[in-house]
Amino acid sequence: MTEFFKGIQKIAFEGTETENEFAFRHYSADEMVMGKRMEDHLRFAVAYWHSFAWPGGDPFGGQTFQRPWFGDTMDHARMKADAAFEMFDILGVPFFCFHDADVRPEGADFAESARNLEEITDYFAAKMETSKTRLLWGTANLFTHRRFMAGAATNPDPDVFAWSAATIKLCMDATHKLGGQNYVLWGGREGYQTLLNTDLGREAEQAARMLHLVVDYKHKIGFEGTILVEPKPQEPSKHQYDYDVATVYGFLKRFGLEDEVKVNIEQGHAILAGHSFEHELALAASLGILGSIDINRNDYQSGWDTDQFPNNVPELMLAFYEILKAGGFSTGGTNFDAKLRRQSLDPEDLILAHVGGMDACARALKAAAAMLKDGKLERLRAERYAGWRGNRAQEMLAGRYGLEEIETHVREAAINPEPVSGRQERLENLVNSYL
Ligand code: XLS
Ligand code: NI
Ligand code: NI
Repeated sequence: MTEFFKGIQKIAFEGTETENEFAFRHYSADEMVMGKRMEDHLRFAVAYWHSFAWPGGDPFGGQTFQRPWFGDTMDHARMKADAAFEMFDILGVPFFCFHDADVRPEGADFAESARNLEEITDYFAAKMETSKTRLLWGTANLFTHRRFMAGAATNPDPDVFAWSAATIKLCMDATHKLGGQNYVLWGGREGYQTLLNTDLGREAEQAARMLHLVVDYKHKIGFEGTILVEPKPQEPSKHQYDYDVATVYGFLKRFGLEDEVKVNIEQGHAILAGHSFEHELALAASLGILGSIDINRNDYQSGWDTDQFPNNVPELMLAFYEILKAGGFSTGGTNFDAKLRRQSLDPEDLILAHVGGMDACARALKAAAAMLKDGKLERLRAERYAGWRGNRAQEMLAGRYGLEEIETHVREAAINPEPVSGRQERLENLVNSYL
């Protein structure tokens, strides 16, 4: 046991009556929900970057957290891994996620960084022999170092493209070796600060080349996980190319990648794009590209990606409803892309933030499952489109009639549609009845 989490016991399910802060009230890994264990529905993952690498800074001040593993040696990296795997065990989470930069110190050159990553990968592999925690996804940090300030794949300098491609290869190798179930690409600097210096047509070609390289390499090494692109509309770039689900799908279609790549949808990014989370999930599901989720929440007043831990059950319920309706996760899961507030200094804060998030999601999942099982909402939704079941309507949708024939029909049948209620408030009341 590390000193850091000393005295904190493994978190157990105790139900809603418990007064123990260090217990789950709703998350019960083995409880069956719609024929599947809760753990297998939710597939929680801890994000290494927020929980173990983030120092607590903001634009006005630096580090607030003091963690014994902060430092840039391999010893620090191993100490960090010891603490991380201990927390995975305390929480009983089935998965974790990481970037190369979260887990290994940056080397003096590419080769040294590569060696550091390999060493830590082996260290993880050894830990995973006794830990139950698996790798949900790995990814490359192609946004923090100054070399990436003008983009990775979309950089005007081909050497940065090459460096990025080589780094992705290393991260895919590490992910593959650790049995990762997905590989994520979030284009932190793939966008622009000003159009005045940007050729966006060219940059799209570069981004597509990189994604094709990733897909080709995946097949070459026999990686069976899913390649996921994570949309975000802005921050850190003023405009990011992978704006939202619709934009990413258009990009994938344009470059013939729609059967190879899915999306990792983040709650806070959906909000930044001016959507609701459930909108992004429903759209991805309807396009067949729903992969995985990054769960968190934004402060609705600030307009930033504040990455807070999720705690809004009614919102989460609508999200898990879409996920359940789409058949649930296959390789994807629920990654806590969420960080403590910078005043939350204690190890207990880190543990309880995850406990609260897991409980909020579990409660939402149960409510969503009840609503889906009941079927009332889906029946009402289907009823709204009932007219389309008619023969003529189906033929019209199939393209049997041109505008002239439709006009003739409207005249001959003396069509005169009457508006019907959308029943929004009644549906909202119905949703609340499951919470
Ligand atoms: C940042 C992103 C990032 C990705 C992984 O806003 O959410 O954390 O999930 O690179
Ligand atoms: Ni994310
Ligand atoms: Ni984010």
